Amino acid sequence: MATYVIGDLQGCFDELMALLESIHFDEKKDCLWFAGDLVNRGPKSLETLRFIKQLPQNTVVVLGNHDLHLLRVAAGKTPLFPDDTLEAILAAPDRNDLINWLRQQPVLYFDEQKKTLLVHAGLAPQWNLATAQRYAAELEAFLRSDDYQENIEQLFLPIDHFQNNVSEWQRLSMIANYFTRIRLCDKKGRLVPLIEGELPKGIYPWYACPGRALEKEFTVVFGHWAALKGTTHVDRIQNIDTGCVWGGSLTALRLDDMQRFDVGCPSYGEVSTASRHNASLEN
Ligand SMILES: [Mn+2]
Repeated sequence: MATYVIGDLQGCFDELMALLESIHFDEKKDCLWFAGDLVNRGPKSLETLRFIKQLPQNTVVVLGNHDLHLLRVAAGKTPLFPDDTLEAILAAPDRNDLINWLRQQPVLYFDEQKKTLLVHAGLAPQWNLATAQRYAAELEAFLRSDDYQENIEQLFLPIDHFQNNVSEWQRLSMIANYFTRIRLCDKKGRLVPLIEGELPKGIYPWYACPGRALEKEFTVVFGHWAALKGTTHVDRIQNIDTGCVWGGSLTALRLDDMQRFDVGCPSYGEVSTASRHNASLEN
């Protein structure tokens, strides 16, 4: 029995099939975890969602920013963005089943036995495990609530740091922004937009921020940041977004021995100028 964590799929269904074949995945024996961004930008988001939904109960999915965007579009609160490739899901006869399944998925998963956390983008550096779990539960309760559609648009406020005495929506937006969008932060843990080239003094990748509060014995596996090319140079911090949809590769990390497996991917389009510009929030 092996557990594989698979990075950002973004609708790259054919590459997922190729990767599962190459690792001889056997759903009776092996377990799959997915680091979020199952959908969008790639060609087969509908097939990807349907396939993961029917996997065995022990499958783990955490939600990414593109998955939250799908929930918001499906709720009818926002039109599709020009680069979105979500039309087939929205038109599918099983659309409601898929959306209702997706919104039940967590934003943080913790495996006690493996001492491993799975998250799409990262954690606020000031969070220990208990704090991260408490915030994740708040956001998950909202997404699972009966009236989530009415208010989901309010999860997208540009809150870049933790504040007390803020509205419920600012608070939930802050939680969503950390779990599904963080890349860089300052030493107080404020989110900083992506910077190309060398980082200015006082700006850090979230996992390298001085004074990070997460207990040292835990491993964190995350996606979201293809420019890292899967490398963080920090012990127990594993990035597995190797840029499948951008013509990189799709990676599976076997947690049992930390061995990586990957398959190459064709590029499904150039990163548009607009996407680059919005990279800190939307890619
Ligand atoms: Mn992402």
